[in-house]
Amino acid sequence: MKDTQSGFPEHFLWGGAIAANQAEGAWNLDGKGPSVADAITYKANLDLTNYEGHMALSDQNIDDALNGHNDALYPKRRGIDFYHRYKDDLALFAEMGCKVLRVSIAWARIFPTGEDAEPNEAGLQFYEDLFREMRKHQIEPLVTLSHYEMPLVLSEKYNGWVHRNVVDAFVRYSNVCFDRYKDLVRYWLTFNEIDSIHRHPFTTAGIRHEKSAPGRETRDVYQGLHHQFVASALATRDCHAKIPGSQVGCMLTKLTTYPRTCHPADVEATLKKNIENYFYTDVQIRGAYPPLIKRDLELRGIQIEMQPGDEDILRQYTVDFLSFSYYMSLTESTQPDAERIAGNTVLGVKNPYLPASEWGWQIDPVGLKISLLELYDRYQKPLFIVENGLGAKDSIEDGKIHDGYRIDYFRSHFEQMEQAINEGVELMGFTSWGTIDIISAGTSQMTKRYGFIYVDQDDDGNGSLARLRKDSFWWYKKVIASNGRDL
Ligand code: BGP
Repeated sequence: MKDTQSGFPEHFLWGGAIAANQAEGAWNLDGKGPSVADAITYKANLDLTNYEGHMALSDQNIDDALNGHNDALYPKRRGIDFYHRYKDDLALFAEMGCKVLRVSIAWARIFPTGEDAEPNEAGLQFYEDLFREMRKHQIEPLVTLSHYEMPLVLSEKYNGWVHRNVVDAFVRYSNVCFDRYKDLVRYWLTFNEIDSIHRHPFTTAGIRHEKSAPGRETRDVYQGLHHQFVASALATRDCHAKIPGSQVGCMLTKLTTYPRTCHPADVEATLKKNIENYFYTDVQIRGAYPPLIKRDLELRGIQIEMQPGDEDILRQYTVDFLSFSYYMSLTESTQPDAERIAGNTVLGVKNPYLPASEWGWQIDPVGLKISLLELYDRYQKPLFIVENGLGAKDSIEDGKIHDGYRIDYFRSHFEQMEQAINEGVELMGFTSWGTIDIISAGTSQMTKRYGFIYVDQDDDGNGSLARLRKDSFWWYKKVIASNGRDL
């Protein structure tokens, strides 16, 4: 049933998204063990677009996290203190009219080492309180089980997801969550941006190349990815069995890529980028490794160890919907003269037709519509945009934050969403990335602000943590109240 005035369905789930490791803080309180995120430092004054630089990692980081040293170097350990302030923050989200809130559960708050004899009751209670508070405000929880915050001890013991034992640990953790929250949560996501294991093996899967045998680095990442595919399918099986009416989604970084020219070489290179991006959703939605990916792995000499029954598990327990993040489109070129975007190999070459954010992310609202059409045409599964937004250096002027640029970003993307819906795409909802300013995943900066709500904290942790409504807060409140009619 469509809302007669606009393309958005009557019960469209408007909301926002955060992640435990970027918002909660309280990194070692109430029994929580160290997560891999607690070992990610911040390198002050790095070039804003030097994405990899901020993720720099060393044995010192690991030791600091395992032994609680040097808190000030690790911004994700403090987050924005959501752990203690969530009631006030939820009241602000409810004031905006949010109908859904995407959050993640920090695995190490439930199982501090990942393999503890019993779960940590204080951790379980925190999330029960959080979900009950959300429901008090009629906010639907959308819960990610793994969002870059696996127990650091599993990384140290097994080199993360490379080892099959981590599958068992994750399935056990997921079942404890399903049992405890079955009356509170019905929308679940298994792995955040499961494809990002190739870009950030440590934060995504606790894998460190120095712990792999020489020459086995890439193979270990694919082995870890396979284990995550199996774990995701088993968790989907158990969620459906334990929570009637529950819906489980996969989650993809949608990296829609254009050829820089119509030169066939550019078109072929781009096609291969897009085929690679579909690999992850093909496995989790179609239930099998795509033939071209299997052949590519063979040609590269990458042998994944599968246990008997793995392929049946993948085929039997596919997800109910496809969720994805979209921030930008990418452009691919085989020509040596194409200008590449500095400091971030993921971003590819510059698209001469698009503006970019201060972090070099190319802003492309039409790319969101293209992504929606592509994904729906390929899978005919309900879609959910669970991350989209503009990271920007907001500033306070006379006590206000005039972020018209963020309003423009969202307005142009919502217009494209509405067109896609009107052209037949089934879109369940939209959760903006960063309902509230939180610590950046890639750079660990506070400077890279996404929220409708400003948080008084700088990159070094100075500030009152006071929350301030930005201009975009009032604008989004109006959009939600009108179900997308009043943009
Ligand atoms: C995605 C992550 C989110 C979020 C987003 C923005 O990859 O799923 O956690 O952080 O990126 O990235 P960043 O915070 O680096 O700007």
